[in-house]
Amino acid sequence: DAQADKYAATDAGHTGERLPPCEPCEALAATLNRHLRAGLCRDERRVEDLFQALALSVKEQLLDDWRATRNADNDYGRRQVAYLSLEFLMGRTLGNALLNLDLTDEARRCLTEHAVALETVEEAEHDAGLGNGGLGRLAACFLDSCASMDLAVTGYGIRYEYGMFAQKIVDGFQIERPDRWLKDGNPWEVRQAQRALTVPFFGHTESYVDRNGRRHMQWVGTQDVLAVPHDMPVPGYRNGRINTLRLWKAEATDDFDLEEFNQGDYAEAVARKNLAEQITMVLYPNDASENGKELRLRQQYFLSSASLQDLLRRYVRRFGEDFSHFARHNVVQLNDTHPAIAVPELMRLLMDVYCLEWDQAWEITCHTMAYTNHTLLPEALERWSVRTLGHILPRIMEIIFEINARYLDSVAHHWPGDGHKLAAMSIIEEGPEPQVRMAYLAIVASFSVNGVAALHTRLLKDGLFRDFYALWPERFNNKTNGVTPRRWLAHCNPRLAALLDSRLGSGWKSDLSLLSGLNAFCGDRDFIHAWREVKQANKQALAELVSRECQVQFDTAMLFDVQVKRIHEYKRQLLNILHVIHLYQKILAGDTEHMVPRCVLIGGKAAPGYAMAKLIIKLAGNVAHMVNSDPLVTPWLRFAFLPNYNVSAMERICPGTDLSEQISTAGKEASGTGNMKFMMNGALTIGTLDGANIEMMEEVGEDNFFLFGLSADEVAATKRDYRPQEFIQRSPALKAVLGLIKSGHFSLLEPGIFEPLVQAIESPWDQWMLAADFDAYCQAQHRANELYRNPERWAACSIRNTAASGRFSSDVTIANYRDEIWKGA
Ligand code: B1H
Repeated sequence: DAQADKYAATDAGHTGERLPPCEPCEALAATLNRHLRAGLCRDERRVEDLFQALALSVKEQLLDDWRATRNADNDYGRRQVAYLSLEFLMGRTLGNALLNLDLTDEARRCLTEHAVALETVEEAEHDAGLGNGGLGRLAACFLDSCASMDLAVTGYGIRYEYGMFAQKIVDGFQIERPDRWLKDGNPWEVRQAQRALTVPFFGHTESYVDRNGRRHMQWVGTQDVLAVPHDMPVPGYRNGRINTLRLWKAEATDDFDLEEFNQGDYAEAVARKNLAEQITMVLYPNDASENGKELRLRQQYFLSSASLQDLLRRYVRRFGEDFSHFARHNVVQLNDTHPAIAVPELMRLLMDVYCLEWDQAWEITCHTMAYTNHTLLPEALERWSVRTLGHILPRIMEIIFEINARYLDSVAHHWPGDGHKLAAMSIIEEGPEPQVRMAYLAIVASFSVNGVAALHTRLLKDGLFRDFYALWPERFNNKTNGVTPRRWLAHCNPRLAALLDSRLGSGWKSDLSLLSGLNAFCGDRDFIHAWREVKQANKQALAELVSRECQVQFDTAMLFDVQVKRIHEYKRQLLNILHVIHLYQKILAGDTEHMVPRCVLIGGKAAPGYAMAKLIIKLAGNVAHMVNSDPLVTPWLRFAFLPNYNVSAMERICPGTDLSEQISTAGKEASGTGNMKFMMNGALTIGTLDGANIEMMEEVGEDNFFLFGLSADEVAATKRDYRPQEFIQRSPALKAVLGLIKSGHFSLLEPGIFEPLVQAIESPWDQWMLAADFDAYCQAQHRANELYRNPERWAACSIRNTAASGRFSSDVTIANYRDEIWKGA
């Protein structure tokens, strides 16, 4: 029929003919020279040129394995996993690819000829910043683990023309600059124009009756957009598997409005192609804060539709149009609700394109979809107005209504006569402007719903999703996050990696539990000495970064206290700054007995529309200025705000950190993953009982962790009658700190600028409860101070942290996804 033909037509040009086998790949040095000559038509050779040539050469080295992996997976010997995510925060690729392909030494040798260090060439690569923060970086770590564990997993995402904005600081204020990461080309990607698909938008629906008298719906009058795959290789760790990250780029189709054409508006008609290409132009930089723009919904549908069409096309090529085993051979993991529109889209494709009945299609959908939740914050729970969704995706809106009607029948069956339950659990939130609750849509259609740390999953079950848990307890499960030890230890901390290799062998890179072998060395003086030398060298490298980027001099003899992550009130960078001001006041008062000198670093981006977050950055800058320009203070305290924090910066930062700040209000940070990177690299954590901090502390023991603050249950209880003034009156330190801010000491030229921050802390509506936790935080900081005075004992705790970090390898996380969700993968 017409619809099916339309989709088939997009696959034209595939003749099924195979190429004759190619010559085996030459050695890296030969390809490098060839690419250097081919890529240039001038004599001077910049390090950027060397990067391009080396990256193209490495890509060439892996092409054969890449093709072999794809061919093998096309046989569906194992269940295929599609990881759908609006974000993949990949960072740089070169160093990681060389490590996984075991080509680092060879690359180094090739470059000696050009008299340049490999590290220098690596730094010429632009970060692929296709994500906001933890959620996007998690997707990237998962891809590395899946490939390394030999799983057939494809990442599906969007090839944003502009990634996460670059952050500039001007007069202490954040300024956003566009991130044109593709401006020099992307040597890793392979454009697969012949595999393009079309995604429909707008139009309307009509019913029609087919030859057999069956009634169908069709979506007509659509404006179609071409989805062109750009594939990035994801090499496993020395195992020959090369998985794929398939990023879709939106382009205009060649179907022009003929009328316009004939009226001589040729140029205008072609220029209108731009509208289609807007869809993949820019990453929304909101992180877990308010959103809701129409273009974002178009991005979500574009990704979901193209990816599912890709899955179905592949499946049909192998099995024909018998979909009864589709779910046995495929699983779709939804990275939060951002791609949850895939639920009704799979229904649409199965019914409207492949002519399945509702019940069959629903059965397949519910056995294919799995949903990961990443946040409990109400402002980050996605809802789309029925009006917007119905306008942009009319057929999808119809299907959502039908899903809801059928599902509400089962709710009514479970809770007979309970109208409140129906309203509370409906996928459609009624009101003056009815909304589609995307999380509910995802839960209803998924066989698995998981949180990302033990506490988070518990809070999902008995809080946000409790009604759903009552209905379908078997769907809910926990998968505590992890990070890849290849990038976050082996690659980013070569000094520590070499020390680990010397004592443990190199097996830890693919079995991080082996790090527990370090516990045997906690009392070994030689080892402690070596451990401290590594940390010292890494602190030196971090100090150089801070000097270059912040013009603040960090001294490696001082304690390095670091908080880097997105700026959000719940993460409480403000609490950290209050503590810095507290130390500053103690120093000015001459109260420095037993005080350990410290360097405090904060870094992170604020969502462009998030005024409070931007004000916190401004306060950090102003406080830093006062601290760093007082020669009485700088022997004891230095403070810097690092601009443009990103993946590559973290690779420098976590190896050189002594103390990691994980101080969110309990119950608000779903998991955290930066916390794990610091722990792996031997930092001690000062933290609340939140997210994965709890599990980290369980692993390393309370004696090796600076715990403070209210628990999630206490936060919930305190919230009912919160009186920050009582905490402030009882705390001379907090009173003094707030007094100094109010006095204008940090805003001499900008009177009153920080008032909103002080007011927030003093307000009984302050959800983040800074006043309640301030004293406990200062006490925990004091405990860190005391331990640091004994460098050997600090080092032993540091070793125990690395030793206990094995459980936070994303390999462990992925093994659990494989065994408990992706069964058969
Ligand atoms: C996390 C997000 C997020 N949770 C909305 N939610 C976004 C929400 O662009 N948006 O609209 C983007 C991102 N990100 C983070 O996920 C959690 O805050 C972390 O605690 C967690 O470690 C991470 C990975 O699970």
